[in-house]
Amino acid sequence: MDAYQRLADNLAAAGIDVPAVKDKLGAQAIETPSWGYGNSGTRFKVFPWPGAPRNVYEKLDDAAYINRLTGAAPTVALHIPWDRVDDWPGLSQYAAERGIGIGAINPNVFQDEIYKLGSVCHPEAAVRERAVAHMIDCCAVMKATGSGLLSLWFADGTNYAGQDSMSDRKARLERGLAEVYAHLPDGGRMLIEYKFFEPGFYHTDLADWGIAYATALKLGPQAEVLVDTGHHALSTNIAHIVSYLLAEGRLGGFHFNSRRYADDDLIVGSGNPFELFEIFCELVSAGDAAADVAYMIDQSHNIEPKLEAMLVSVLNCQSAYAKALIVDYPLLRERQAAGDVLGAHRVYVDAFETDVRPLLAQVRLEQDRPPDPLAALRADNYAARAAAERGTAEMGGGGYPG
Ligand code: PSV
Ligand code: MN
Repeated sequence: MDAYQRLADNLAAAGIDVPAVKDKLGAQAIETPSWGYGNSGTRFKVFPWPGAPRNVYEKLDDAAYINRLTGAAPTVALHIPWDRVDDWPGLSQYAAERGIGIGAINPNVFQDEIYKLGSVCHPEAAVRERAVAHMIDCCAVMKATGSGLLSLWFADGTNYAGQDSMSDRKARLERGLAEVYAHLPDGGRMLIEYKFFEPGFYHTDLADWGIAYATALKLGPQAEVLVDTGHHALSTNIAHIVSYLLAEGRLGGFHFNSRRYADDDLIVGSGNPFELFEIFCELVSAGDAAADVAYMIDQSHNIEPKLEAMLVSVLNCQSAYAKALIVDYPLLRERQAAGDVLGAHRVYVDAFETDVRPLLAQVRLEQDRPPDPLAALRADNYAARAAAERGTAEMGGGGYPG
């Protein structure tokens, strides 16, 4: 008997609906970021990668390739102005011809000189107005590309006690976002991302999920919280945050990445597979309440091959989801209700320790995808062709970690 059949039989014997699990795995969608394909790095150095895309069209080509290998990465997030083009409908068409779509639109209100002291929280009205105007412009990009998500992250914060009034900055933030909110397309959602430090090291205006959540509540039902897994103090229980936001109906989406120290932006699930699994368990447990959550990757590659890094991130999301789907939830609830501390924990551990690779391989085979996408990528000449066609970009010194 082959490995898949053995696993499917074991799961069925444990009461898991294997066809339903396979359907869910087949429908999983993880958005990849345009900025994860291009040359990126750390603040110390950006090493140019042979074949890194030179423009947004080539980024879409690469994203389409990852989607062809996995069937699980059907959309791409754009960062404006990094990905700005004159013809937005043309860009959407270009993506559609390659079997993918445009995902979240990310305004950039942190790289220009004027944003040294912040954007929407800046002490000068003229700077705040420019930031708001850019985000309103991005609402127009949403309409032109058919994107349903405006994904906001601000580098706003201060470095020293007394540098600026934290309460005035809060009021400016809320006023600015309310203006942007009014320009969201019908049905469009504003995702508010928080980060507890960097580049501000004394305070960050949107420091944590609580501030992002309170801001979303004030703005209205189209505003939700975005959880970037690298944006918390070490040992924060992210699964708890996810569970709370899901229960309150305000979990907008994720930026997945892995970290050991700070906002390391490493390959998703590479250093923290159990944490990723815990998060997916909350999402699976929430059922329909998680239906609209946007799953996005936000990572930055410094020394690793970009396509392979992105692929591994998608595969690790699939694996975490598969393990979360095969948790024996009725048994878990039973043991929880009985106060069986370690028995309940064991249910999680059993699922986490199950080798789900044969299950995922089977799902891929049934979708006419390579059963081992990583081996397929390594055997393929896509990356070598891209390197030959695109060459290696000239790079300067440092760059924002992304
Ligand atoms: C900031 O660290 C961040 O996580 C935000 O999501 C940005 O949009 C992204 O990185 C790229 O700079
Ligand atoms: Mn992020």
